[in-house]
Amino acid sequence: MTEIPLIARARAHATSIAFRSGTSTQTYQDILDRSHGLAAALLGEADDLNEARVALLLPGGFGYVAAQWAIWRAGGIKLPICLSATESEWEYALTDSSVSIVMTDAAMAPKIAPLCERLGVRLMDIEAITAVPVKSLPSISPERRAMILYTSGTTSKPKGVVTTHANIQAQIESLVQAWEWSASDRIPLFLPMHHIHGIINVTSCALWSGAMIEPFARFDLNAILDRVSEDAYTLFMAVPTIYVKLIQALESFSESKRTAIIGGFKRMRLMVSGSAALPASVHEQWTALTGQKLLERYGMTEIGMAISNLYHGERRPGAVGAPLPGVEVRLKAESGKIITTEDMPGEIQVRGPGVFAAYWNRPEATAEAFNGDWFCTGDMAVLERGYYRIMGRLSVDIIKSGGYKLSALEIEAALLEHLMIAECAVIGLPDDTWGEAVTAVCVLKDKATLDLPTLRDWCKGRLSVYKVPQRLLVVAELPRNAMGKVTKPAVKALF
Ligand code: MLC
Ligand code: AMP
Repeated sequence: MTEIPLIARARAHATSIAFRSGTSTQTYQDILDRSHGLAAALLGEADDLNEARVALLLPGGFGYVAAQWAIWRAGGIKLPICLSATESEWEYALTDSSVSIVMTDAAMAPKIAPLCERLGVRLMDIEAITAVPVKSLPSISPERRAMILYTSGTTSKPKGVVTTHANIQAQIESLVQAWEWSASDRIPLFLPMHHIHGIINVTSCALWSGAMIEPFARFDLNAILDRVSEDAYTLFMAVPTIYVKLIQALESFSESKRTAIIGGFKRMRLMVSGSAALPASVHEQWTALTGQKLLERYGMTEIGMAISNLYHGERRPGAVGAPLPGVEVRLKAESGKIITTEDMPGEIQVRGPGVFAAYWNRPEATAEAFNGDWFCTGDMAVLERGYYRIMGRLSVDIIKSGGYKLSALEIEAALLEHLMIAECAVIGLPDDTWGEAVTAVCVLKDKATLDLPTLRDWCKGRLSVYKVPQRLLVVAELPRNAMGKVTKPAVKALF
């Protein structure tokens, strides 16, 4: 029988602790047992889910991983959805990928139950599943599709990024090798579990290595820092916004508290930043404060991690480093020529076994995203003294706020439903904490008035919190070019 390597490897660490939360712990054997039971419950009378889509609505931790492995061991495709999404965002993901089952817990079940009922989707509260008969599980080949992650792009609606078990394995192995993960590592998990940063870089790399994860239901700064001061962790992975928030918090603490926490950070073997640009100033502030040189890396849902500063070697502020093991990177100039020298900017293109298989049900979008077998990232970079430096994105319609990738077009479409808004253009403006702040520039209907708090309030329930505009500018008309098209650079110039 072919078993998924991530799961097969857990047998070698059966008695090691995989998850710790306070005094409660679960071993690798516990995950194997629980995922087997949940897989049997998913299958019922069937022998194989045959790539049926199963959504996961769970916080990171033991339950999430047991459910994830259950879906995989039963032959299904896992589709994690955002805990704080609105019902219409959930509905879009569930219908776009024709999900047949949603796995959740007792806390979330009541929130999604009405939608599941309306869509005719089976709802499974994993906490209600106790005894299940032992059942033999199907053989899973590496080429089988394993996961769909929804990602925003230059279209108004998010696209489902499909990865196979082989893609996921390649993404994990590359990082385990580059950053020297080992069974003695201990890492906190506070990132959302519907994106690769939390799923692959933290959780899957840890479990591949036999390491220990300490999950937090949310980014609970004080609880995490208490554990840092107790030397609980060897590794730390976060988005730049979190480092900004940590610096602000450390500066506000008493000397003794600050010293204890800084000691914990100092003694970690590695601290990583990614998912958005880490300003060189934050990098330098963090080193001055803790003595730790952050390792910045670059990745994307479609490709996993591609470029990283070195674990042993230079960690250059403002640069993302060199290609990771198994990943090929090239830059393509606007002229279409492949760049072969340093100091020439071009689009990052990536090739390798970690690159995703396809966008779910969107063959044209998949074809457009590739140049032969090279994936076109839409990010611009330049190679300088052997390291890549990210220069920005080709599309102004993509915003990164707090590490979340957002589509300006999706937010515009939502805002246009507001009775007072005649036209709008959404842009990202530089922001010290969030990287970019979602900013709405609106033309209002006759005599209407609108302020930011009213708009933010209206957005609740319509858009996830991180998509809600943080700034609003009301204008008499939007800047347009000679063809009558709104030009976003001119919109940005209004600020
Ligand atoms: C929260 N808020 C945000 C926000 N997150 N506003 C803008 N952008 C965001 N991302 C708002 C809330 O609505 C709230 O507003 C206020 O900020 C405080 O909310 P909070 O929930 O207390 O914030 P916090 O818990 O501190 O969350 C911040 C965060 C979170 C940085 C921890 O945004 C986060 O987990 N980001 C990580 C996203 C991620 O994992 N991306 C990886 C994608 S994969 P109010 O009005 O209520 O005060 C990828 C590939 C790769 O990119 O390379 O890794
Ligand atoms: P996502 O689609 O959510 O996976 O986000 C991927 C995008 O995040 C990339 O295309 C980049 O634009 C951005 N990104 C990730 N890491 C970095 C980084 N270190 N510096 C700058 N941008 C980054």
